[in-house]
Amino acid sequence: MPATRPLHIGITCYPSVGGSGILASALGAELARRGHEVHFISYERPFRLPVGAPRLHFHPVVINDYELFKYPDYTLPLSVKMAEVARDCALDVLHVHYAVPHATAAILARAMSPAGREPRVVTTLHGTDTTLLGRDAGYGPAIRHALMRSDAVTTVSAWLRDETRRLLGVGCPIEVIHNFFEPKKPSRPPAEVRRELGIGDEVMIVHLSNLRPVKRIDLLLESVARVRPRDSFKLVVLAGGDFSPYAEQVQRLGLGDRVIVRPSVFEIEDYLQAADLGLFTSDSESFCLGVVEAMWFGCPSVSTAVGGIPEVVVSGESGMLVETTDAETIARAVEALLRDPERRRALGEAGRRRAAEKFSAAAIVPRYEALYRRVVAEHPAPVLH
Ligand code: GMT
Repeated sequence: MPATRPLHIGITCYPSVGGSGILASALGAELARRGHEVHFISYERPFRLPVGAPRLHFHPVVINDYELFKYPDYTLPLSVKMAEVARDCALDVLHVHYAVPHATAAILARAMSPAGREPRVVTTLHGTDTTLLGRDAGYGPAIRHALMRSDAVTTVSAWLRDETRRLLGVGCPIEVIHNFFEPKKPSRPPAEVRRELGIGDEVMIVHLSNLRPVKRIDLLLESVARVRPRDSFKLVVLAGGDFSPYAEQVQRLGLGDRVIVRPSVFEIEDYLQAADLGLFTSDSESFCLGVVEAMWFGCPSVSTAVGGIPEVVVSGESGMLVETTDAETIARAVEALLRDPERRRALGEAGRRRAAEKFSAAAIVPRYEALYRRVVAEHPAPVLH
């Protein structure tokens, strides 16, 4: 088998808004661009997956609605579809993003495949699959089993690797492969975006996330409410989730004219290019793709120093990390940068360089390719293509 033969790769991820699905979609698109055949298997086409790109395929999983089940089951139809695609498309590798239920389904799919034609299973852990579900007695043992039976396991940060070992007690090798982001060219000039938002000379602070509780949107609002002077900034929230639970807090804190929410933004690049400062106040974060997305546009962030974020940002060099989830401290860190455009520029430029060097497709995708080739070489299957 020549080392450079294109691979046949199955990818399963959550297709909805969320970092793991975004990363998996970007990885699949890059792998296809590099000549591999890539097959996405999920209940919906991932929302950021390019349409009509060569070598990029999508296989929907049909979920049953049998009346006899109180809750519809996804794991079994997913595993059957994985086994079917593995057989029909001669998959070398099934790469699953987020362990639950994807890794379990992949292990089952591999067991259902004919002997000698099983796909290798690569599991990438993204965060709450370990930190939340890994602690849950109803999931932990199944996650641990799937990890132990995977041909390779990766995590998106060293912090998540260590948490996985600590919480799940898995002894198998875990490779750390950080996330990456490849920005699209913005479709509008920054001045036009700021005009649309009604932002003039104020500092444009941006936050982008799925707004899950772990993102601490309450703390984000509490922190900006303490920033002085009030009219020196506007906060733009690119909401990949429901912002309505926070509308009352915005009013209570008197932030009605300071906070602008844009739901389900696809063209995040337009906004990131126009932004001056990112703000992330998560309680826990295995990586935080939003910080890297901002870094690519020279937009430095103030972030809580939780989880894997210190692997993404070097505090004082490529952004600012705050060692506490105290609103007053976060507000002071924001104020310091609001007053100092030169410092913002320096941090932003260093962040841009760091993102290009460490969190680009060029830096990361070859690591996954090497991993796939390694597991395929370790467990060769007959070549059918
Ligand atoms: O694990 C989650 O909470 C969901 C996941 C997602 O799909 O958005 O987020 C995690 O994966 C992202 C991509 O690897 C990371 O950037 C996020 O930091 C991580 N979230 C958490 O750890 C809370």
